[in-house]
Amino acid sequence: MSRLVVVSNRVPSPHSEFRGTEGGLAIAIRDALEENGGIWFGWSGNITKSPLDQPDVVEIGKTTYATVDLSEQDYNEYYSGYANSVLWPLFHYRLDLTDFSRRDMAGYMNVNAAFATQLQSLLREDDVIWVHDYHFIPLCGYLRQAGCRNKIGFFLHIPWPPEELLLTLPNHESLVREMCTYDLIGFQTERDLSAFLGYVRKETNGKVRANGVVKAFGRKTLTGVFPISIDTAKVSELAEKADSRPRKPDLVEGVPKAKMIIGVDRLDYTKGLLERLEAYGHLLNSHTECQRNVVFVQIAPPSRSDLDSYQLISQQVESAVGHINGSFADFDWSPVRYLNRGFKRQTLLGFLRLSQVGLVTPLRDGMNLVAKEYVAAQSSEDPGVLVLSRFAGAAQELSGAILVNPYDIEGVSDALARALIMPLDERRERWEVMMKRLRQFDIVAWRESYLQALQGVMDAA
Ligand code: GDG
Repeated sequence: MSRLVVVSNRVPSPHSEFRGTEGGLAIAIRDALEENGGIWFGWSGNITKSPLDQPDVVEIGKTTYATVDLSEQDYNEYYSGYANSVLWPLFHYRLDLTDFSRRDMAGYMNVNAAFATQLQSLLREDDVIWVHDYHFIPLCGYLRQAGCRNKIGFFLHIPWPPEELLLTLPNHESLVREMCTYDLIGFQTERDLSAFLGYVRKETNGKVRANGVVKAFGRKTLTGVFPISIDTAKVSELAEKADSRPRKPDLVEGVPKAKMIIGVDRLDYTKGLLERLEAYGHLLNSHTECQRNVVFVQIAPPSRSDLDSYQLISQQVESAVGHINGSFADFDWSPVRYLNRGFKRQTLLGFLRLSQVGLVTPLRDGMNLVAKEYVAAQSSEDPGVLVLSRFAGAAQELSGAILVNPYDIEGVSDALARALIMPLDERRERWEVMMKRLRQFDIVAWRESYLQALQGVMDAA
């Protein structure tokens, strides 16, 4: 049995208490590694003056955690620069926020080259390598240059942009060339895959076969759609546990009679927080019966806060929250509760279960796991309603949600009004459809289908 080697930007420290706060991806990776043994390789999260040229290796059970520190320059150029100020905004259709420089691009390439060298030192001949996300697009090319002949798969967690947007990236061609060094490229949705294939056909003269095999830049690569999911059973179990505790989360004790609408997002400009708040303000104005009877809880842990674009969205959200509370609050009712911090996983899932509406309205999102978690956290007796952006990858699967266009403020406000009074029968019907899907396609099914496809490439080779 081959060993699995997972590469992701951040590797949760095996020493930390990450087990309480980890998301679905971390759980899926950890389980996959614990089952068959393997390596989890990536950035430690530390910035040091002179990083070592050997990874820090810790073995726990069958898993080897191998982490690398970054220098401040690498962090600025690779992480804050090219990855998060070019690829992240561009791939989320925010061309206006991209800040390309050749220096940052070179830093991104250098870190990928250095990571490839360090990873190479840990590899065995028959290891299967699974690289995650936009931070590491060129990693495979560097491994190949160093003579690595292992099978290497890539999974993109964020959207792939349409050709016209990608063409604005000065190094678009070399980036796609790097993608094509992988044996398997996985996307979240058909939309992302077809955008990628569209570029390959038009810009590279590459050939795309019906079975998803791409022939471009003199190589063959398999492509496919693998929508990421959640540990459905575990999410339901944790949410139920949180709900059955004798002492309900404080959040609910403070608002015993009001209906709760909940949003949970990293504080990121892709998540549509300003538009969401505007839609909620519109609801309070247009449906005055909601005043005093509804509370909107927005949980938004800070993210990438050293970047200007994130500082700006943080100020804008605070100001929008202040504006709504200033306009509508009474001495015993605040319409918005804005919680700019993270919570333990079980607490968070308890909040989702106790909310009548899950409001998930990103302007663009690869998948959005919160949408799936909201559904899995509901009680079958009295499930809440998911109001979901059509621009989240999750909208392709969660057909029982009320789908909205997050730019249509009045439309989102109408959807909220509808969700708040939706009869139990309809809520149950919608929830059943979504739960059926999530039970069948959970995080294990995602992992297995990806690794099977990668195995298929190996067998065919
Ligand atoms: C990227 C893509 C894609 C949030 N606040 C707390 C907390 N969370 C957890 C959620 C969820 C995870 O973080 C966020 O996942 P999302 O999928 O919603 O969004 P991104 O972080 O942008 O993730 C996205 C994902 O990768 C996977 O492929 O779906 O499209 O952008 O699990 O519950 N967890 C805890 N406390 C919090 O306060 N414990």
